[in-house]
Amino acid sequence: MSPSRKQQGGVGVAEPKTKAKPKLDRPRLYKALLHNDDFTPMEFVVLVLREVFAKSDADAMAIMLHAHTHGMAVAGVYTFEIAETKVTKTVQLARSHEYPLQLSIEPTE
Ligand code: TYC
Repeated sequence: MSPSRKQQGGVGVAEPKTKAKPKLDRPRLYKALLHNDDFTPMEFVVLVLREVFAKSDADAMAIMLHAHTHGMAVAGVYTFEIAETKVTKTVQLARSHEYPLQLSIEPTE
């Protein structure tokens, strides 16, 4: 067998300094958080939870009531871009009705 190229005549073949990392990491996940306020109607919050966050009637009501009672609730958990899109859509819809509804995005553990 012939010697490897590395061993030939002093001219080495550059080897990568870092190993190629198999792309197996799951994407980070983010919570879309719904914040309570005193002005946005409960019905509107339920509507956006159903239409934007694809929640059932029962889940939308429970999430809205949690935010109403505790100050905030998790509307859903998504990859960053999906969370951002849903938050942006919801805020645009709320502003188009002149509701002050606020949402935010927070990484999960
Ligand atoms: N607190 C609002 C009201 O009494 C309803 C509401 C619930 C607003 C949840 C925002 O994230 C919210 N009309």
